[in-house]
Amino acid sequence: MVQTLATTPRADGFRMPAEFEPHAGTWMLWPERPDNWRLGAKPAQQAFAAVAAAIATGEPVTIGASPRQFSNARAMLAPEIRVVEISNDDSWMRDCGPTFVVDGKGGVRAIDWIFNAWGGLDGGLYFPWDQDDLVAAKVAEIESVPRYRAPIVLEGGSIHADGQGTLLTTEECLLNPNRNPGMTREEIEHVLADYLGLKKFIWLGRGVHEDETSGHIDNLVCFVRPGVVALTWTDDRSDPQYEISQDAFERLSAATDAKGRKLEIHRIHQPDPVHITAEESSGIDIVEGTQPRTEGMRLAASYINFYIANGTIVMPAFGDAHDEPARKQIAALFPDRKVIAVPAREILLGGGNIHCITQQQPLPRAGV
Ligand code: KQY
Repeated sequence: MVQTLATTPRADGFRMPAEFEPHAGTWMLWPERPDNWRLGAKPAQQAFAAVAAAIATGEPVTIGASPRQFSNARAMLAPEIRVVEISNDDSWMRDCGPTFVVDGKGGVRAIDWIFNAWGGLDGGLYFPWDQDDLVAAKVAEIESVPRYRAPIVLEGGSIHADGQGTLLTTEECLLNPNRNPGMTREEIEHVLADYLGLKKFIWLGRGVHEDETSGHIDNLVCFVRPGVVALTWTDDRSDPQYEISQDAFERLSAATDAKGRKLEIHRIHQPDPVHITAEESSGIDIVEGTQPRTEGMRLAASYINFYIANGTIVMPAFGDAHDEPARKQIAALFPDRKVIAVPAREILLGGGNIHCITQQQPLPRAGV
């Protein structure tokens, strides 16, 4: 049995490494629920398979599939991708999966946050979510990694770390009363410092317009390397995103990180607004208690939701005129990695994107 620890990662000398540090592998979950994914999730499954194949060019990928979908996932995925049975309520490994921490002596451990489907009964996206809440523990068991059960509700997509003690997050999500009601900003910072080994918090305001996660950071801004961030942007002053990105830019410009550095900020223009079509909406089951997907709803499309893997950046493409400029900018930011653009509209239709469906397991290393 894998140990459940009663201490904290900080007390034990562990920290959250940055996504751009070397990975032992990537974890994903296999989509299937027909009230979130159109046409019985078949188009989404193809998109997830393309993401997995792109990541697998540089590191091992494991996909958790429900018992119902195990054979289908195995058949649809390339042989080098490991498929394991993990029951789930949906396929957002970033959010219900573990956050891994390392100790610089070759040790790796998993943090298992409380998961409440992005808001529980107060605005959450579906009910129940009990199987999602078990995913992190199951991943830790499969990998034989000791686990901390953290005392707060948190999704992995709501935090970005630079690996050197700095955390980026949003007030819209972490201070939302449907996550940890009654906890102050300082109390939340205290828990995060204890669990992730942090020294400095950079709080942004709102996340991307219409992001149903209550404004996850991973759609708005991310670390490229320590001291360097990429921010979703629009030049269209009439777009609601303009004010949100402008505010984020001002806060990032005023901030210093845990090492006292000013941040270098790169703005990546968002695609033109993306809306659900009548055909797409008609392919999704309507279930009471699940976030509806009606024709005309705007989706929170952003190139920032890319995933940094060993040797590659896997970025979403939307068939938009901004795809190629974004790809070139991201390639210039990551000169040592190959940028693979994966058509991601089918993932976006489910409410998130490539970063939201992936979770890195760091390579334990000595001396870092
Ligand atoms: O973007 C994410 N991190 C998750 C979105 C969840 C959508 C559920 N329908």
